[in-house]
Amino acid sequence: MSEADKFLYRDGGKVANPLDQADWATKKLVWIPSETLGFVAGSVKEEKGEECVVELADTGKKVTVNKDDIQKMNPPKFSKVEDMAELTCLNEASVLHNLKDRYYSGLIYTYSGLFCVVINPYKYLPIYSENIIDMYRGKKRHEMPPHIYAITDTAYRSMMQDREDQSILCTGESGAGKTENTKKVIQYLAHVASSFKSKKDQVMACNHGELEKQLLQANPILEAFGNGKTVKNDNSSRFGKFIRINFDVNGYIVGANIETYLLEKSRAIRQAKDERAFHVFYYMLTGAGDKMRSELCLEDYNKYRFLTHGNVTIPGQQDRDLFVETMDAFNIMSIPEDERIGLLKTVSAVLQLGNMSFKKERNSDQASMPDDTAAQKVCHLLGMNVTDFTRAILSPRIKVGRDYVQKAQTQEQAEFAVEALAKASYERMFRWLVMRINKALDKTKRQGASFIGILDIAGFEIFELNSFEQLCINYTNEKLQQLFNHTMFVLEQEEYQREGIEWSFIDFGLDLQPCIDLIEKHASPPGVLALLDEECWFPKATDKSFVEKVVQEQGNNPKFQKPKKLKDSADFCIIHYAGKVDYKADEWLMKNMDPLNDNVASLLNQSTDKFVSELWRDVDRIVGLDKVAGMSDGGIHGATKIRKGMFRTVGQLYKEQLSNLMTTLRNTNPNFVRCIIPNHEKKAGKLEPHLVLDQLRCNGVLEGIRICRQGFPNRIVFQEFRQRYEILTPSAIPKGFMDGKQACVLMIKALELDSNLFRIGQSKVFFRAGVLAHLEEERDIKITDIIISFQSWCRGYV
Ligand code: AOV
Ligand code: MG
Repeated sequence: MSEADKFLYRDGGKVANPLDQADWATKKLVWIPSETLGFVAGSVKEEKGEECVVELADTGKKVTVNKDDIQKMNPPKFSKVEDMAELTCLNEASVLHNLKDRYYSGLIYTYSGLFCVVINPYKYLPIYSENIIDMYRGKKRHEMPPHIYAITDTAYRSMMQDREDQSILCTGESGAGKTENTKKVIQYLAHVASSFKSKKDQVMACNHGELEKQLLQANPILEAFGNGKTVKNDNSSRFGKFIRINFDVNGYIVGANIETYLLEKSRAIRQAKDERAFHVFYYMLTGAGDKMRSELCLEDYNKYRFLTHGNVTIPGQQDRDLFVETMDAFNIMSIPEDERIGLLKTVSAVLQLGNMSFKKERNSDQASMPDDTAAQKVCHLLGMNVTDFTRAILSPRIKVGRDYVQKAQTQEQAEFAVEALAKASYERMFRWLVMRINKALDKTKRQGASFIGILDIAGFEIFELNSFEQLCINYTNEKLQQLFNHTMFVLEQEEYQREGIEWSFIDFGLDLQPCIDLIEKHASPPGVLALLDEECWFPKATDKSFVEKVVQEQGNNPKFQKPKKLKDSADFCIIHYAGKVDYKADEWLMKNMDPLNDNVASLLNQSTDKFVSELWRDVDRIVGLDKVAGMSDGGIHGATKIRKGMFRTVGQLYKEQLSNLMTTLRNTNPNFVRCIIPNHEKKAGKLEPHLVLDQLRCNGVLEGIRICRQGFPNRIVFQEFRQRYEILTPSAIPKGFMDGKQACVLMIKALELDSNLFRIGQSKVFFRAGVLAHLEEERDIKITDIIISFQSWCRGYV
């Protein structure tokens, strides 16, 4: 047995201990809720009406509980099952217990029907080596223990066999392991695709080898610019991504493409306590040599106002080395020196923008800039004329009616403009980088036959109070869950049809539509995003008037709630499938408009620096500062004059991006990976039950089980059913050969099961949840009887 085996196989493949089995049957073992442990085991001693007396397994204490609070324990043969869909007692307690049991044995991957659930181990596990990849290659899912490699291989093989595009969807809360698992998927595919041709075609291998290397290097680059340390994760992705890997008919990788979503650009200018800006800031500031330092006008950490907490280091991470690694990755990606410098100049300029400071003039509200050192550096880095730039910030030309006038800005307006400019610069630089990586990854220009897409996007977020960003991410998850429910419906229905079983499954995807409509519907009544857009065009609109509109239009929607009068901290509440979420609408108008000083944008568009002018090539999406509520003294004058077609709000753009993603995903065969964080201390070997339960609720695993229970979740092939349970119906089957199906029909008849509890298909018997537990119980009693009579027979014999 190799070192890795104990992190893959349950108890090295042992069967359930017969003593445990006897224990389970005689003691009527159950789970009852516990505040600290989630659930605790007990055995039912007495049943009185609605209540039960249960003796706790660990302390021996007797407690009385309501029958509804009791969840049946599964027979021991299900201990540490690899696929929880097999559990006969399908309940929360058993799911939690199984995951916990496996986790504490080092088994982090578990299936739950269509889901693959993975719990972050927070330590190195020897299960990701090339040897392990080779073990999983070409194997069927049930032939190997659960693993992200099994999911990937299944996807790869289905793609090859059925010529159907595939997707692998990783979701989960921050720190749960989405990005780590995404990397394993890519590692697996890069390996499998490259060893394919090294056997076949050496010349091709060279080209492919390079492409695969580049594919693997895309991640460190994206992480340098798009990840940062948060309180939850030292390497938190501050954007979502969909990586699409294209394969030709022979299964070689021919190219790849990355799409990114919702970069948290505000991290470039402000960080919460114990958090960092994007990694690249620190890599650059520690890693740049003297020549580069002067070329980029770099300063000390504590000189930058935008690095809120100076130089925050990450334990065990060497920013200096990572700078070198990032530059190496650029090399492999064939991103040349001048482009690298262009990127870093923008990063440096973003920091410098934070050092521009404004003062209120003594006799007016006008802003002035007493010291223009920082402005000069910004202009040097971005190829602008400092006089023009300063004027554009302090007194931009603004259209009033038909004319342009120069309008002095207040200190607040100037500061806002500079922050918006810094954020926009960073975002545009990031988008350019993604575009550039895509260009490198599309080098072969060969048409792929089919693709595997991997989605790494934040799961449901439910904080005390939630803002526009959470609305976007929760909206996304609502749609992804709908896709899951629908997929499950289709697959179940297909299985029932294949087996010739009469049963129509319900499409629970439809359950999610009302909440999705509440967010995205265009009209009659308009949803939250449409109402927000409408307010953005409305003179004198405020966040408050937006909330009033939402309440007015959606007040009676069952998925919508006005907060109770007393609890005034939230503005409204949406009943997502994962739970009730309180939203606070502060700054939503601003976040949705995302205004920018268009005078500066034009200057950047005309920059003498080729790189900078390319970043700012399209300035038509920009809405000027003067057009936003509260930013100029007359409310949002001019706003109504902007033709709607010209400018797109953040909400609109995201809705469209998401809709494209969903169209792509709907045309693939989806594979769902649910990542779970075991504790909030980044500790190995510690699982907090309630934290895990909450995630199982949010990520749809429990919902999936609820749906499963509506059908016939347990399936056994005829042969196995006969083998295990024939003991219960000794005289049902006549001697001699009998076809499997016929034998099962006779057995079931002899068992006198209610006809609603089972279905007999073409190759399997289908059961309602819990039926197998009952058969197991009977089987135990039977076996115990046999043992006892055998023992007395032995005694008599002696
Ligand atoms: P995330 O992508 O889900 O969070 P990550 O994939 O970055 O989370 O994982 C967080 C950290 O957990 C990693 O940096 C590793 O230290 C550890 N980790 C996760 N999975 C594994 C694994 N399979 N083996 C070993 N360590 C692991 V966020 O991007 O914050 O939502 O925005
Ligand atoms: Mg991540």
